[in-house]
Formats: sequence, C-alpha cells, structure tokens
Amino acid sequence: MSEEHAMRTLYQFPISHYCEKTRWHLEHKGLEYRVDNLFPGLHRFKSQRLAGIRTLPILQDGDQSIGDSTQIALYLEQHYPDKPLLPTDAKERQQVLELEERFDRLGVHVRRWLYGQIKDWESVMHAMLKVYRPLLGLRDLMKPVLINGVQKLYGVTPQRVAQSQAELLEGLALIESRIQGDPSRYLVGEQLSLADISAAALFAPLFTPAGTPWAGIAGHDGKTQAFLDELHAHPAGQWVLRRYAADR
Ligand SMILES: N[C@@H](CCC(=O)N[C@@H](CS)C(=O)NCC(=O)O)C(=O)O
Repeated sequence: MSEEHAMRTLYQFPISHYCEKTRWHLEHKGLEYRVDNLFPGLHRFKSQRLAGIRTLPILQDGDQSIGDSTQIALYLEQHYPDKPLLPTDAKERQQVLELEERFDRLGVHVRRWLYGQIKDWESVMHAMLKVYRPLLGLRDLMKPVLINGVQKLYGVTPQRVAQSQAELLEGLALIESRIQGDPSRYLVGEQLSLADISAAALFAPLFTPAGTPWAGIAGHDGKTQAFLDELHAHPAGQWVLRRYAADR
C-alpha cells in the first residue's frame, strides 16, 4: 500500500450515488484512497464521531474528516487544485456551484423514485449488502429491517414518489436545456466541472452505465422499465451515459 493510499479513506456505501459522486471527484484528480464500507444503520456511530453527521460519504484525509459530498468536492478543489473542476471565470464558477447544489438536491428525488419502483427487493439487498461478511447470518437477518428503514428514512410513500418523479423530470429537462439537446456538451463552458459530475453521478442509477454498482439491480416492473427506456433515449439520458464513457 502506498503512503498516499494509506492516509486517505472514503467511508461509504457502495451503491450510494452520493458516494459515487465523491469517488468520481477523487479519481478525476488521481488521488489514491481506500474505502471503508460501513454497514447501513450502524454507520451512524462512526459518521457522528468522524464528522458529526448521519450520512455518508465522509472523507478522511490525513487528520481531516470532511462530511457531505459537496463539502468534500470543495475541500478537494482547495487542497488539490490540479485538474480543476471549478472554472476560473467568476460567472461560470457561480453557475457551476448553483448547478452542483441543484443536482445534489435532485439526488434525493432520484433515490426516492427508484426505491418507490422496487417490487422485489432481493437484488437491491444483494447489491447493498454483498460487500459485508455474512457474520453468523446477521447480514441476512438485517434485510427486512433495512427495507423498512430505507422506506421510512427516504420517505417512500406513493404521493412523495409521484412528486419525486415530477422533480426528476424537471432535472432532466434542465440538463437538456443546458446542453441544448447535444449530449456531447458540458453543462457550463467547454469542460467537465463539478456541475457535470453532480448531475451525472446523481442521475446515474436511472441509466446504470456499465461498471457502476447499479448495473445488475432489477426488481421493478415492465411499466417502470418502459419509462426508463424512454428516458434513456432522451438527450439527457444519452448525456449521462456520454459523461460516464468520456469522463469517468
Ligand atoms: N447531502 C449529502 C447526502 C448524502 C446521503 O444522503 N447519503 C445517504 C446514502 S445515499 C446516507 O448516508 N443515508 C444513511 C442515513 O441517512 O442514515 C451528501 O451530499 O453527502
């Protein structure tokens, strides 16, 4: 293990799209890190201690602990300025920061909508828990608790899922207007920025780009699949896949 690798730890859940956003930031900058996959629910003991928050990702960099994917992104920009993801032009920079925040909030709707589509939880639970050791059958015993917990924690009720669908469609429309319908373009200016990574990572679970943790997850019905297929064909869906192919 190199010294750099040893000093940087990403506390995460493998299938969290917010954790994916942070992995993308770190890898874009070529920063080595190790991951520590915390068990959902129990993670809070560690997250509270490290950064005083309930959510992951948290990045430990030397003796600094930074929680929240947006804060981590800004920290990395400040401390590792090579391969910048914020434009130098003040106006563009402001646009990037605003879009980053907007797509960050939309990640909540993507997550709620997707959980709201699940009819068969087995493949979701498998993807969520496969990295942990079975430990006396405890991992599998936790599944019903986790399914219930996820639904409560993320507000997965029919009414809120329907609202989230409207929100995510608005988000995809925003991507399409920024890129003027051309999937090869970036959201701001001519190069990859924090705005693109936020939008692409947080929408990625809908489009399951190859190699991402969501690629094998099923569990929804044919109607949802038809809706997703339609989104895939839109410029915003193509844009997410393009960002993964070209920039991830
Ligand atoms: N705004 C936060 C959101 C992170 C977030 O929602 N993480 C979820 C996983 S996708 C989490 O840790 N949930 C567990 C919990 O709330 O207990 C960020 O950008 O890091």
